[in-house]
Amino acid sequence: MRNKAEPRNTIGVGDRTLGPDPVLVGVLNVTPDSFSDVGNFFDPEKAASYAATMLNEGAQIIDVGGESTRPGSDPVPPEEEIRRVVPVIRVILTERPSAIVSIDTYRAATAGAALEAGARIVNDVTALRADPSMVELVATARCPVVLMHMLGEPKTMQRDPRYDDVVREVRDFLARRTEHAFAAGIEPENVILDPGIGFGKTAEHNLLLLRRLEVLVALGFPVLVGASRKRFIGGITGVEEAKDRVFGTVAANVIAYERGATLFRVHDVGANREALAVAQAVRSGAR
Ligand code: HH2
Repeated sequence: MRNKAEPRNTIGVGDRTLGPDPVLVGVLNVTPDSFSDVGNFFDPEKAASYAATMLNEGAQIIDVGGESTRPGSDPVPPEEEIRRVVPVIRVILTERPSAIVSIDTYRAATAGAALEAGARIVNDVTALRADPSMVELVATARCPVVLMHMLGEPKTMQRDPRYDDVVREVRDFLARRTEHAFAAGIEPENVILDPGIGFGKTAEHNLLLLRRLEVLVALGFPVLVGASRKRFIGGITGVEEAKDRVFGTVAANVIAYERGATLFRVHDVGANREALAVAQAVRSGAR
């Protein structure tokens, strides 16, 4: 484990350094069934044009995913996942060669195809558990990897999730997964941790994880938070439509930033960027 006194809040991607200022990660779901943007971005040209909009609004990373992980969702075959994401990554990078793309997948074949197409970061919601080849792929690629906590799997994870102490259990899980990553040769500088908001968690679990996020930050790695438009926000605000949960999302992200998160996976880049810019200015006392 890293020195607990020195949480790290930057991440190197090639010769670029992201953080410590808030890093906006724009969500690009190339799926017909994502919970928040159903079927919008199934066509590569449309997807790339939406990615350009998010980059113009201040996203530093575009997170491309080809399989929905919303509660109750079914997996798609790996060939189909690759068929969805690779053309989109190619078009994004043709139009915006300096964009940083991350691939949201737990399959090594998809991650490998995406890295070959130019993606630079792997976002694995299973923290390298689902596919035994993933850890080696990431170690060899020497790219940043997001290790996320999930209890169970998307199909069933919201059926009565239970913990004795959710914050301690998520922290211990993430610490174990970092050790697994290091053992396979992944460098500590390439590890990003994520509490996995909404993945096998009740609203109370999500709130506790946000409230006590410092406990995860103290592990010493940059922390990514993916609260954007999620159901617990609708539960608090009464906003039914996922796409309308912008204000609640902004509140969750500002709090997460205050508690040490560096990366924010969001659908609404502009709103979150503005709010986090103000939070950052308050913290630093400068514009
Ligand atoms: N949440 C979702 C998907 N991928 N990756 C990380 N690291 N953290 C998250 O919280 C996270 C994630 C689910 O949100 P979304 O992509 O909007 O929906 P769907 O899975 O239905 O496509």
